Amino acid sequence: TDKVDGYALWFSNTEVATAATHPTGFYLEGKSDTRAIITAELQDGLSNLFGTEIKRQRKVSKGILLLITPQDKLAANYLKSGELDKLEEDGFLLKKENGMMVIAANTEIGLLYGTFHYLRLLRTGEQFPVRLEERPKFDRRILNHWDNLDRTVERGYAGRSLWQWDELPSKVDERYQEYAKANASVGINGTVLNNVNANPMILSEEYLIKVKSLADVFRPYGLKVYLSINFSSPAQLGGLPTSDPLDEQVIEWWQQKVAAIYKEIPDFGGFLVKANSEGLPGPQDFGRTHAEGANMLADALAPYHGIVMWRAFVYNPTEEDRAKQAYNEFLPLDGQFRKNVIVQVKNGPVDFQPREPFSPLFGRMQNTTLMPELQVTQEYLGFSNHLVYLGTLFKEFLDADTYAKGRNTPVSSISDGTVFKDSITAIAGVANIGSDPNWCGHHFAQSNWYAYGRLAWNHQLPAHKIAAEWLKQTFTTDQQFVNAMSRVMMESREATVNYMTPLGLHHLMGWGHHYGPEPWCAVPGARPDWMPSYYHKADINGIGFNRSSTGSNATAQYFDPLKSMYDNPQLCPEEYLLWFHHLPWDYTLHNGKTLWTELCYRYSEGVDQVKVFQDVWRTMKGKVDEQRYQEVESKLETQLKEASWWRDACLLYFQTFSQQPIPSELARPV
Ligand code: GCW
Repeated sequence: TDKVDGYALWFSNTEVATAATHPTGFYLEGKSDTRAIITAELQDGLSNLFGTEIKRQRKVSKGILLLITPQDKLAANYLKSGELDKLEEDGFLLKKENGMMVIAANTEIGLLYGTFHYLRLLRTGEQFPVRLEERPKFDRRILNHWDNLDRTVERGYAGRSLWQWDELPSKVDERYQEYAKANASVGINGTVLNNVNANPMILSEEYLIKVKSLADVFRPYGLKVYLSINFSSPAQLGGLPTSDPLDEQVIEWWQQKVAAIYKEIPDFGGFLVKANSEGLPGPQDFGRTHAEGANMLADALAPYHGIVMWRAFVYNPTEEDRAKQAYNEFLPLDGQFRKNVIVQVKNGPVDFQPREPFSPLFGRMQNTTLMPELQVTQEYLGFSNHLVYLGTLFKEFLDADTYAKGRNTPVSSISDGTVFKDSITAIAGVANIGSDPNWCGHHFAQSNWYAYGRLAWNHQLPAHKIAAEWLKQTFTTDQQFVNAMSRVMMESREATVNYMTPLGLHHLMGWGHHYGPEPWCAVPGARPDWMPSYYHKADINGIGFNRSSTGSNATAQYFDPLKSMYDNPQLCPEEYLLWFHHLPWDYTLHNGKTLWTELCYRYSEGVDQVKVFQDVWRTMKGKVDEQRYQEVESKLETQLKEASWWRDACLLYFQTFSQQPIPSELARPV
């Protein structure tokens, strides 16, 4: 791979950290692959950052950086008993003691995380702290790749899949290691290699050997491998007459398959399953429930401590509002799943829209472990052509108060085990990574991979802090640059909501590709719930989906006071207004404008915001390398054109119903 600017991700900053005192060297005993990685990272990182060679030492002395776990020979000298108890497996402690800087952890992987944390502090201009303890909020911080075995990537916009299946296992691309390192640096500790629309072949002997070779590369970075499975693998791959989860032969087939996997990959993480969803097979094909299907797999995995992540993304073209269906189907199964099953729920009740309210399953399913699924790839947010920082979207969701146990029970505490004391906790993000030289297609899309990892580690981190951190490590620590560009990032998602789907509108994207605007789209014979008109319901009387008690009553799936707030257009937060209500074009909003006028303003504002992003970026010329400057500039140009396209297409189309003029002070559609 050409090591172009951007290949280095958030490790590109080699400026000297003048403000911080540097250790005279570092001490780390013993040998292992992980310890070798820590050594290389510190040697390179510290030497580059301080501009002087900093090496691993044979003895502990004052001024040194000491890395230590309780299993190490010197542990008794430098760790108090019980000092690391709260850190569990992945946490770490940074402290200054006896004239030394100490990184301590219970495991080598904890040490690696501590190492990356220290390097991040330096790269962002911070000092080694007097004392700092960190421990992740979620046990399993997982990426979901929607990568197919032919190296296409579903909803992937950064080139082909990273996994070169045809070359594996004999040729192991060096990029696999860089990938693992990037994940470890932000605490991601699991990766589902293949698409949830799973090809049964992934479980063939031929592919398992390839999977093993990737697992071997990832292991020293603490990154575990998981696989998406196709529920009818016993029939399709194994040649059995059925894949009924209660059939003895099927049960045995899975047990043997699982045993074969663990023989190759002893720390295999488990299965991710999309079943009875969008045409995929599942237990319902045999008259069994989701719980029966998931439990059968869970029982096969349990002896090896593997888990099943069972997706709740189910909906069918029925009379029932799509936004209600996952809840309706899964809530009755609450309490029926095994302990090693986690139900994986998308952040919103429909599908990764620029804005959705949180899925009401969070908080309602109190006897089942739930894990959030976020989308890092920008399926509905301009692919890798639009600059959209998702840190704000992720935070909005994680911070959303469910009121499940009264005030202050946000989605984050529902899913991180705080409220319901789940024995396993996890979070997933659909990856935006491909084989493009800059990994994610858009340089700024790297920030979404970064932000996902940082929030999976600590959902309390503010989105703006993550943005600034990322900018400093990726481009430059220049304050003007960081301030201006973090403002751009912080505003970028709202801008996209404005020019695509303001005021709670959703799914106005073109059928199939989900890229540009097609609110008018009607494909004869296609599923009605894949057509934008299903969602916007624009007509001569108004616009929006009535999900209130006079409509589909989706509002009833939420706890009060949300339920009554969402139900009443006067109280419903404006960002969800047309998600929950069908309102007349002349409906008056809080600012006194009519709904139609406000829509015109929002769409125009989105376009104006992108213009500002462009202006700000132009002032950054010279502050960043020319190549990335140009590439971002040209993407912003595309984004501006497309923001106008969105505004014009949507306003002109909706105008055929509103039959009112676009306010003359706003730009005219072209
Ligand atoms: O968002 C939709 C996508 C499909 C995807 C599906 C899912 C992997 O359009 O491409 O399939 O959701 O999440 O299963």
